Amino acid sequence: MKCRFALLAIVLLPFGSEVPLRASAGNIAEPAAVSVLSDGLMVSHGGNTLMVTALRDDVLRVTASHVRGQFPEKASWAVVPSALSASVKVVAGPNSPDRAVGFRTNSLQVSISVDMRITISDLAGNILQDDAAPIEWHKHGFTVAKQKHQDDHFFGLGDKPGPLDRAGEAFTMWNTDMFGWQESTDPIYKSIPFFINFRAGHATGLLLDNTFRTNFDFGRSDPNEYTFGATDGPMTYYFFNGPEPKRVVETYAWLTGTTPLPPLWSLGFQQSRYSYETETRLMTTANRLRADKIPSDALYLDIDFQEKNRPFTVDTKAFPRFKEMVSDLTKNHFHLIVITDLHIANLPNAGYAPFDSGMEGDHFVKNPDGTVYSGIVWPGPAVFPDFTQKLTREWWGTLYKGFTDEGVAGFWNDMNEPAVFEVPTKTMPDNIRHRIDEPGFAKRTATHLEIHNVFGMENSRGTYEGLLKLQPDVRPFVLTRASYAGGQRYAATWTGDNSATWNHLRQTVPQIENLGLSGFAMTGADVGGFAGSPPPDLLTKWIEIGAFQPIDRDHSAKGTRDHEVWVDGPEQEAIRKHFIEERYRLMPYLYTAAEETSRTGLPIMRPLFLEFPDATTDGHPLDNDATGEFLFGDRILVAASPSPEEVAPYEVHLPPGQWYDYWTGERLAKIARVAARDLEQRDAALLNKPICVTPKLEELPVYVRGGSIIPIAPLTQSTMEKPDGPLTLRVYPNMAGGTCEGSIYQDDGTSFAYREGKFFRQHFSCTEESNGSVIVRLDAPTGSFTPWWTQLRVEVYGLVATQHSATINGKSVSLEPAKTSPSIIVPASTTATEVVIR
Ligand code: NBV
Repeated sequence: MKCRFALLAIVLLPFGSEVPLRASAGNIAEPAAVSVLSDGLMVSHGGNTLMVTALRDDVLRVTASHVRGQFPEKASWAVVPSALSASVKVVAGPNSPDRAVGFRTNSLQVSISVDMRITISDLAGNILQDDAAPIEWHKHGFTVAKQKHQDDHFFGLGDKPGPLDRAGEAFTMWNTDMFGWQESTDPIYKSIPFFINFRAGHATGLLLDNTFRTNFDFGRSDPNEYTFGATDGPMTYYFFNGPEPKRVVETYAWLTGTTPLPPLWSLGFQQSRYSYETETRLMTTANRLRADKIPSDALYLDIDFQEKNRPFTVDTKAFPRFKEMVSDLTKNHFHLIVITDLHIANLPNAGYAPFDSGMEGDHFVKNPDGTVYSGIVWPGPAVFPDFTQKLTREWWGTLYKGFTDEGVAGFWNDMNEPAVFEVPTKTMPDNIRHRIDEPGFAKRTATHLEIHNVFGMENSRGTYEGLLKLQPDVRPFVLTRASYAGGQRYAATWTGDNSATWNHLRQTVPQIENLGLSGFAMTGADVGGFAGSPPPDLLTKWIEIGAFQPIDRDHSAKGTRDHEVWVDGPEQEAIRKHFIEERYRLMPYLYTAAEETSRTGLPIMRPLFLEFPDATTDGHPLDNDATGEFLFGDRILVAASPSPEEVAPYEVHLPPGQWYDYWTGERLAKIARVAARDLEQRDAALLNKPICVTPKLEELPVYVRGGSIIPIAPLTQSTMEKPDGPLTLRVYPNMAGGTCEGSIYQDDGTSFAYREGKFFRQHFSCTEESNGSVIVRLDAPTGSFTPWWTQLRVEVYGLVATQHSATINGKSVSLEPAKTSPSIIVPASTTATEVVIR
């Protein structure tokens, strides 16, 4: 399908007719033509064509071709249809004295120079992005070069290992099964060609929507340039302006979709191992979790539960009562997640239904000669569904029926890079033929070079959409290893085969943060490390930190020592359990964060610069000074040690504002707000002064942002259990002035009834009066869902007075006795309530 656009006029360039464009290729004597479009401009010259259009006032699509008459198809695996077809009117001009042409939206000015370099500025004239050279065309591919400044910082690109800030590094996108990857390994499992450019507190975003092997160089080759390109395929990218980094992330979600609201149980603690090989082993694990009162919600079965590693089978010798076992687990409030790899055993005439029905429907990927491609993976010779065909994904989805009928709750799509054994490339040959048969795309065949990076995403999409068809009112839980931009619409993910080392524990922070910035909010790293055996203290620290990460799954490789919470004796177990319990107490806060994610795309685990872009005087991201720190939701800051292997002092860098100690409720000295743009307010004495901490093994420094109201639940052993007691609202007034807010979102945790209004949402706010009293307002809740609590406990931290009194809607009430901070019980109400504590 060729690109359609509303052509208003074609003019021979005001400049072009006099001075030919100096494009990187083509006949320079030929005059350039400018087509003025309702939403942008198209410039053609010497066989090269460049089109820049506005999807929104702050979002541009840049697309180009160097083959006359051929333009990239306007179709995308990443960008959702509503964004793909979005367009806003622009105002042409001004055409500058240096003969550049351009247009303006309500927030951006675009200028294209005579040699076809693009400059994007805001309306105040600040340059946001500037081509360092015209697009460089190679035989099939291209490279785009942009000006880079010394203070440019780069984030995103999905699961790439290494530091959070990608400045000075270079990366390749090619989904790769990378057992035992290390900090400098590239590429690994996912290809998410999206990055944020952050400079002096200002953020822009860029998505290179090209599924071939792509590359990004953030100043490694040339400190004055950053480049990106592909070996083939469309030269299509999207530019979007913040200026706030949060806005960039939200716009990326507008383009590629959000992580859907997960089932509540998937936020609970998950226990996995490669493999719980028998029913006895699995049930012993389940029973021990309950006996030791370790809150938990999910258990996994890895490949050994299958008959000879054949997907969609069960080894009935090891699991003789599979259905009853699932039912027993369900009764015990466990959700079972089973692995369902995509490689279907190549087993003709053996009564293996996935193979037979797949062959019958012509669903497998083909060799160039039209025969079905077979590669070696876990089951031995295997065939691979052609997931870029809608009908194939629909067929794939039907394979889950047996498991959903038996009560299996979640599915794990591993090996979908796709991994192939016994070949040096670890995947299918480049010339394998896939078929694209998909709404929005021209129907055609494509080589593996084009499909490789979207294969895993389309695999997880087939699973997600298939589950929705099988159980329309159950939120699917799919965990995928490989994916592409937009894959968050279908699956949660994890960081693959990490290692049981302190370095890998450290690595969880930047990796999950960058995945979150790249759309994947539901992410975890194997707790304890997959490869190797963690020493007890490492496992303990990992469980502590993992409790504050979006997916909290303990997983380990075959042949490693056991990883479960209890393995190192009662002392270690007690520490580990304490942190998992804290996660469960925070479940209302975590679920509320997940719901926000599903609407806005803002991740659950956030780097500091996302919430505090102005935290440093020179505008560099505070995260670069505080490598172990991250935000859990938007209000809780976890300050893990940059060197967790030792009990040694380290500095905690808190962003400007008021902070509280999460564990004690103690109010800390105010950190001055000194923004790069706000230097006159500088308060040298308090300027971002780090706190020095030396946490012991059983301690993890956690802080709460002043101006927060955090909902906390009584402890439960799983998310299926109804909490017994009031919902606690921990109120942390903002002594630094400014807002004080919080909210809670609840629903049934599993269905889509919330879309029909069956949810509960309540907003809270607080103000600190000059007389030292704190007013807490509980707004009237919205939605028709009735939550579990009938009472709220309002606890206020940071009050200076020692004698307290309280009122509810003006009536005096007594405080709860024997509490370290003043606290009162408030009946839940459908109308607004005002609580005053003085
Ligand atoms: O299915 C076995 C493993 C799995 O446990 C792990 O989480 C995946 O990343 N799988 C890889 C295949 C083989 C690993 C050596």
